[in-house]
Amino acid sequence: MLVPDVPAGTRLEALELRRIAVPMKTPFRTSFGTQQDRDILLVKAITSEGEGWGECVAMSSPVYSSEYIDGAQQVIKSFLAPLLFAERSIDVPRVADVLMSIKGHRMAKAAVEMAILDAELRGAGRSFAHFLGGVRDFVDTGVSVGIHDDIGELLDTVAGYVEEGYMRIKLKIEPGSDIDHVRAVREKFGPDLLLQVDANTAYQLSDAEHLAQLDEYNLLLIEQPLPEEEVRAHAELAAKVSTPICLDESITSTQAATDAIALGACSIINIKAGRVGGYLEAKNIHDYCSSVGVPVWCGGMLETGIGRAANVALASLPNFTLPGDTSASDRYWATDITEPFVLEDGRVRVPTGPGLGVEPIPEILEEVTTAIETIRVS
Ligand code: OSB
Ligand code: MG
Repeated sequence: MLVPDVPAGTRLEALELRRIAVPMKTPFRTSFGTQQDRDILLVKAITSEGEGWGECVAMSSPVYSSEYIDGAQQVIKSFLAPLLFAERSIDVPRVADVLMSIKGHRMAKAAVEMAILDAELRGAGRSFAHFLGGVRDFVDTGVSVGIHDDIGELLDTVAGYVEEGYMRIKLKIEPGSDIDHVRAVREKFGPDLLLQVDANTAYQLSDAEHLAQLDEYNLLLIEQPLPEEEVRAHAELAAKVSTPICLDESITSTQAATDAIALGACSIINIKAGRVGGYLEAKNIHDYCSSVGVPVWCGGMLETGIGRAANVALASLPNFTLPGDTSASDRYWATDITEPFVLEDGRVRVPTGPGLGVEPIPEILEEVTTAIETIRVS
């Protein structure tokens, strides 16, 4: 029997799973813990059309979401890679479909899709921003400030970022470290500072009256006050506070975004490609939010220059109308693994080169690498 003569397309030949360890410049404290060193999984897709990079945003332990880095690596190796290797060709728009039989594990899927997308775009000479539909050369940039017990120290930290030119400040909060901290920052920096807070699920609906005390400080939004699955409770909270509710952890897909908006659980969405399973799904959420008049902004997960390049490209889409957590490399790292992203008048430049437009600097990558595992078509 004759095999139909279809073009081979891009074929995935191997995935290199590389673990790197990078110390954070300053410890980053949230309601779920303190990050001192970032253990990161980089994925290199080796394809018939060339190579591409992905960065997995999963953290060391499942405290932000259910995913964690060892689990992500395991699921890529045991389940995602075999499904992709079985395909004759893998155009990026099909990656999510091929992986659909595997439930969840969106950060793992996102990293693999990103690496394949980078390989394809490098081969085609197109940038991430061009592919996704970016419309800006620079993106407005904010900074996420960890919890400080001491309010004086918090004010010093914020002053430093304001001086550097960050366009918006996000304060991490938790019970016992919230209203007084926000008041102090608002009083010191005045009414024009764009200010918002992020609770990372640290409150309950019964805290509604407490959280309503934030209303007088004219915040842009309060991010994810309640647990991930409490979408309806967020809608009830939204009726009790005047500060807009923004969801992060709860928004795991376009479906989740659609439902949360329909329920009135949020009026703004933080988009993180890792959390929703990839940059294509992230774009889809952006497009849906745009169609229903819900503004979005680009979240971050303490990425290196690899993940940052893709985030900055995503943030250049038209409905990213609020400053993102797309801070400059030196907010996180003494030395980034790529050419550093820098702040220019409160903005970060969108890469224009093929694919991500940046790549790891070999000597630096070597220095931070702790392990490499390569999975090949068998
Ligand atoms: O909730 O947005 C969050 C970092 C790690 C995990 C979750 C979050 C964050 C941040 C930092 O707020 C964002 C960044 O600057 O990368
Ligand atoms: Mg958040």
